[in-house]
Amino acid sequence: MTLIGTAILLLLLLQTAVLYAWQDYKDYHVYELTPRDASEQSLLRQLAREQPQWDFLGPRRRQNDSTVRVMVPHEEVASLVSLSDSQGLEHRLLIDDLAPLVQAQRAENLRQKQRLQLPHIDVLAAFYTHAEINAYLDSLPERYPRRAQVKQFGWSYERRPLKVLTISNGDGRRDKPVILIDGTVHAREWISPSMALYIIQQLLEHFEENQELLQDYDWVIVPVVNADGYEHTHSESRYWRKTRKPTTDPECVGTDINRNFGYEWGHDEGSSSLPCEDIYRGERPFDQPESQVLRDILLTYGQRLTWYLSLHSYGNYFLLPWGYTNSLPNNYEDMMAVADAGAMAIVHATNGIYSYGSTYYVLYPTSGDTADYALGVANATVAMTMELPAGGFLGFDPWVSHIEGIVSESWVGVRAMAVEVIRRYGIHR
Ligand code: 0X9
Ligand code: ZN
Repeated sequence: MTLIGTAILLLLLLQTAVLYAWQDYKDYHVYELTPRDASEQSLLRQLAREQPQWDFLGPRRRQNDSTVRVMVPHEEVASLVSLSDSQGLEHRLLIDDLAPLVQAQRAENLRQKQRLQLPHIDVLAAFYTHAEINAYLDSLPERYPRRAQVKQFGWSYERRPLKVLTISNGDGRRDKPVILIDGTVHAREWISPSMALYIIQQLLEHFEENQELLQDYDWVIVPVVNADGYEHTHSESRYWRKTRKPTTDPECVGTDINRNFGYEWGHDEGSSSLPCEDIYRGERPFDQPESQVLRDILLTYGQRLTWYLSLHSYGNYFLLPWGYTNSLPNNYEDMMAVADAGAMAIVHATNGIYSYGSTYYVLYPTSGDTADYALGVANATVAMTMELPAGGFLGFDPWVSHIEGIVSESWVGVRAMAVEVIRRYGIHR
């Protein structure tokens, strides 16, 4: 880059920093913790509960010996080290200052954006803001009048319009079963909206190759559910997870949409009543406007809702209900067969390994999540959360250059699962 180019970029960064109070993550440390037995596992769970300042990243496996990444501000480092030492918990320093890494990724994305002609989006070339994604969605019905339809279902807390795209094959049939996909329930999981956009591109722009997927099914896609949180990760705080609505605690903002849904809501095993925690469930089910909007979308299709897929990151999992209990749903075997089709397709294509099974067993208990609601209340035949692969420093932050590898591999899995859903459930359910 030329000297002038660099100067302009620096100025731009400075300007955004001043405008939005950009959190620079200066001196944030990232550790890897490895619990070796059940008691160290439960110590970790206790720490996650009791140390809201420590940010445990990504879903944690139940198995021992699987590492956990935790991000802490500088002033917490001493207590993390001494606590781990005193308990004999293995810890390893991965990053001693997150700031230059976050800045480098931000610069990479801004650089990429300068080359693009919005509202056209090149999914593989950059990460996009909620406004850019909405502008792109709005441009689709003009380009694909018979096959793309956009509807606004409501607003976020900060009054951002929440949009839904319906893709059909244009044959005019209105009663087809539906595959419903959402993204960005969690703000920092940036590969999730990219994946949603990639699916849209496959179905609209590569229609010929994917016609069979639209013959008897409509696809309904919500790329960004948590619009405020997502915007916050672009403008202020890259690793924000929750919504942006204030809570009962003046110190802490935001609720976890994936703990706010009204099916078996409120269990302490799997969600938190404490507003400062990352899995805060809210004061009541659906007290977040974004949860209400997603609920309304889920309930729109009634018996037509065949497959609900929620895109998250990270960890390579297909997670099935239930999250709230260790018992299994009646159609667990059927859902497992769908997950199996996805996992097999991916391993053949890229050697990528996915684990799958009930959330409660494979991962950890969750209460009030969207997949449990989709199965328990909204009549979905198959409900699933897909944890896309990790990238970058913390798992949530792949480099732009890694988008293509992740989304094209994941599409192989999503496509194979769609084929299996269509084969199993056909038009009549
Ligand atoms: O904890 C969560 O909300 C999800 N993991 S994440 O790291 N993306 O936050 C997992 C939720 C899985 N729940 C169901 N599939 N029921
Ligand atoms: Zn998530």
